[in-house]
Amino acid sequence: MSYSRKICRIEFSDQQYARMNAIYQTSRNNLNCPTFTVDFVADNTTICEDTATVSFTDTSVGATSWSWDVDGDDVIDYTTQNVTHTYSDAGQYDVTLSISNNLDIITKVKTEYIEIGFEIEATQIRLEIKFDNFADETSWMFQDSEGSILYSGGDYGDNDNGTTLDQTFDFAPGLCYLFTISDSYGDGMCCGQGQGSYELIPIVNGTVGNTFYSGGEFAASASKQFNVAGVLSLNGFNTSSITLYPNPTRSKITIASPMNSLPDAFTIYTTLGQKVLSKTINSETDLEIDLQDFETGMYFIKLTKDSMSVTKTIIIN
Ligand SMILES: [Ca+2]
Ligand SMILES: [Ca+2]
Repeated sequence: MSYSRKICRIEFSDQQYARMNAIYQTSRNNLNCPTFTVDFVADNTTICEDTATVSFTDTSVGATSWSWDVDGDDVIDYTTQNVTHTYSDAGQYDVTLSISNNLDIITKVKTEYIEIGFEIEATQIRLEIKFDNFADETSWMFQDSEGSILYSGGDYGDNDNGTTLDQTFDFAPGLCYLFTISDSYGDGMCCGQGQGSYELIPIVNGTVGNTFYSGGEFAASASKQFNVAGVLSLNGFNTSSITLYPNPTRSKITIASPMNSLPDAFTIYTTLGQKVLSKTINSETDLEIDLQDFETGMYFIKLTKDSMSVTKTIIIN
């Protein structure tokens, strides 16, 4: 050290070390983890049903007050530490928590964190798994809403390392299912020991749709709840048999469908998933929908028959 005699400038004496260590021990209190952080978790983030109650737990540090917006409308819903909210419409919701410590306010936003009424139009679901270099750690299952296992796999070995599994499964429409993929070592399938991944892909009467759930980086497990909205081709109730005219429209729209596949009901949603009109179809006059009080823009109309449903787009201009 420069204030020492020249001979010992390249090393520390025991006394010098003790002094530096004492300063470090005294000042390290100022180097602690931050004492004001914001975060939260929900007990369930993907729910099949169109109405659901979700409990949010604050995991922040140092807060003295809380402001929650649990439905993404920029309006504060709750100001208690932990909250429970009931969602009554299908959709994806941003959740925001702002906390204060009387000096500062910090905010955490989780975009599309809560998904209510997640529905997949499919007649079958295809599971594709690319194994990493430890296929024996991977297992998966599909369960029904009672928790019974419908399909599962997991007896994989070294021969499966780096290979791809591709299987297609049938699901009864109108019901909730839970897919879970697990890793017995707790380090997921990617990317430390190879590029493992999983994908769930809907199939509609043989046509492959877009992947609705995928991943590979997780810890012990990852899961997704989904509702299979069936597409029944036997009675002609499917996307191609139903037309809406005129579309785009200014004031009225008519549902046209062969008589044997008239829908039982329809519901119109905004693109944010908010329900704006719902009606049971009792006669042909119910097939004409009055939209003149709607703001211009894009909407979704979900047409249901028995346990089947078809969703189409409406444009009001
Ligand atoms: Ca709100
Ligand atoms: Ca693993």
